[in-house]
Amino acid sequence: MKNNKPIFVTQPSLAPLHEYVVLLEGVWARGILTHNGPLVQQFEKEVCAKLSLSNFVAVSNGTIALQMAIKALELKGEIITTPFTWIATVSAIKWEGCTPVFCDIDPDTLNIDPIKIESLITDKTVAIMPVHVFGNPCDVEAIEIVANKYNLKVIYDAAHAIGSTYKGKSLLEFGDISATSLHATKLLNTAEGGGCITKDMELHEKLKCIRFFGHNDRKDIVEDGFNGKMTEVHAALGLANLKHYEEVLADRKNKYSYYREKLSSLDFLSFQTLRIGEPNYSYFPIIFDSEKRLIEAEKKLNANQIFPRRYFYPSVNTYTKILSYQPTSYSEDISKRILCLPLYYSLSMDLIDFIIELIVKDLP
Ligand code: T4K
Repeated sequence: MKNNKPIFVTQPSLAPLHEYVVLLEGVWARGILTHNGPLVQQFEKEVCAKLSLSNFVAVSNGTIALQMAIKALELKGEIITTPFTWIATVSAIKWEGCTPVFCDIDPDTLNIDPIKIESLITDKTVAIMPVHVFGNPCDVEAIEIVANKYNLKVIYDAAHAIGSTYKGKSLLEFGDISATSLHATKLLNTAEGGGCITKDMELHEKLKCIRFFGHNDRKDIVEDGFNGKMTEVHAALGLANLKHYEEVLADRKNKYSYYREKLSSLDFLSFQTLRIGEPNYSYFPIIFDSEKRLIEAEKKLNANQIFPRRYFYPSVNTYTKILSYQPTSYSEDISKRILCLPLYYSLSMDLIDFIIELIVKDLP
């Protein structure tokens, strides 16, 4: 097979255009574009119903959702987090005036290693912010035990985790607050968007105020808020895409399993271990035995117009322009050897076979 069209790590899952246009017609007719309009409210309700969530506050992006979670819990101090993540986890902590403290990952699950959290706790520690990396559930029970022992809050960076479950419940229901992303590259997208999820009704109301400049219903200022609102145009896209959510999830699982089966016999590759719960199969990462081999594979794929991504590289603790270096050996090592292969709804099985063939054949 020959491929001439660029194939990226992902492509947005989009509902048929006419399904979106119908919703936009309503927006045009009402002339309400933002400020918690009817579609945002409907989107929040439908997300809760579809994912069995207690509450959902739709916001403008996943980074803001993380910042809002920190603000709502009024955290000031050190937050223990993972270095194996996207920079947004750490920039949200910094933008809220807190200090990130890096805890190394479990090299199998690629999530924060709960056993290593305790030794990093100081009298300044206020919270733990783990990431469900690539939608793979963190050990939420072990994390809860440490948090309870030291009276710490838990905010899950659940940017990748819509659709992941643990013990039959949405993974977003765990922790004091979960913050998710609805970015174009995510399983469910609103182009840009995100959400805060909490079971605590008081926190839920507070998050709604924070999203809207700190206003209550009468427009008094009752919280230290900012602008985190989702628009009607974004909510309309979310509503249209939500109708196809199960189909997209099932397709990812199929493709993930296919890749995994075909690549599992290669002795130079290993995979993220899915230990507890059910992930949403939103990324397909492969871990090479050396960075050299990864670079060879990436070159070969690029030469055939296939563009996988090195998520997450480099390990965030090594961004010394914005952070003081704290070593984390597993994260630094794995981040050099991990590559996410294309995985998305409109990716054909022929192309997946072609990608597999490029990896399987003739790598040194
Ligand atoms: N926490 C974690 C753990 C995260 O991973 C993220 C974001 C966040 C927090 C923050 O959530 P947000 O504030 O973003 O809601 C992407 C995404 O921008 C980012 O959302 C995501 N994580 C991160 C892992 O990946 P890039 O720089 O790799 O994206 P980009 O633009 O190169 O897109 C990847 C590929 O997707 C492109 O090669 C082509 C395709 N694409 C992308 C866009 C934007 C499309 O086909 N259409 C599109 O509109 O960061």
